[in-house]
Formats: sequence, C-alpha cells, structure tokens
Amino acid sequence: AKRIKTLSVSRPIVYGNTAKKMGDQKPPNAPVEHTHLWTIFVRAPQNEDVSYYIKQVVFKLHETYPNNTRVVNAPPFELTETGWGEFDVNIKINFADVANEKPLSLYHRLRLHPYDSPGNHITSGTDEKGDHIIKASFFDEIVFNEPNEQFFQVLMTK
Ligand code: SLL
Repeated sequence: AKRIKTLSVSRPIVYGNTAKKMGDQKPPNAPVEHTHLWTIFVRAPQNEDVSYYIKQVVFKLHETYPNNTRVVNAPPFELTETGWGEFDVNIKINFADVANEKPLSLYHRLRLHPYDSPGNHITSGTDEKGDHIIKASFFDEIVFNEPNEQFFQVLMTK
C-alpha cells in the first residue's frame, strides 16, 4: 500500500529563565521585598534568528505583578523583572501572520534558587560580572504540521 507522508517542519527552541540575587545592584524602583533579578526568555539554541516565524511572545506573570500580561513584539523575546518568589509563567508564542497557525502555549516554572536535585534542569554559574547566576531552561521543538505553502516557503528560507 502507498504511504502518504504528512509534511511537517520543526524548529528547535529553548525557553526558561536566569536569575540572580540582587544585592547592591537593586534597581531604585524595585520594591524592598524583591530579592532577585530574573529574565525569562524564548530563543533558538544558538541565538539564531526566530523572527521570521515568531511574531510575538506574551509572558503572563503571577497576579502579584502589576500589568502581569507582558507583550514582547520583537526579538529578543525575553523579559527582565525583579521579584521574591517562584511561580508558573504562561508563555504564549504567536507566529507570523503568514503561518495562520494557532498560538503555542507553554508553561515555565520561574526558578530563583539553585535546588540541588537531579533532573530539575537548573544549572548554576557566574555571569559576565562574576555574579552567581542560575539558569532553568528547556530544549523543545516546535512542530508545524502541514504548514501552508507560503509559510513553508518562509520556513525554508532559513
Ligand atoms: C505563591 N509562589 O505561590 C508564590 C507566588 C509570587 C512572586 C510568588 C513579586 C510580586 C510583586 C513576586 O515575586 N511575586 O511584589 O510585585 O504564592
């Protein structure tokens, strides 16, 4: 029998957050109870361009944040904030108009502390300033099943 292979195109992505204790680098406008500076991000594994297929990323933060729906309309698709606690962030990825694809919704548990347990995807290190920093990130793949002709062309340009 003849097998019909469905066309699918995938793109690797990495999402997660970095965090560090603020100490004396605390932004002047940060509430006193905030202890950490963090950045949540969606990017390609080697920071390759993703803007040809990702139009916008919406980060929905914990309700304790003012204006907790944060929209990023251009790369880098990341958001830096201060805070004291860990919580689940909803990351909504909106694709280029040509794709005519539904948004992709992901969840990421924002991590501030270097828990020492296996399999938690948290690594510790130092940043360019020599400050201790932690990183919780995940590699994933966005799969477009049967992309329309135009979107397929766009995907193939990279
Ligand atoms: C909980 N994990 O489940 C906690 C919630 C909320 C964290 C953590 C800053 C908020 C603000 C902040 O770090 N929120 O002061 O704007 O209850």
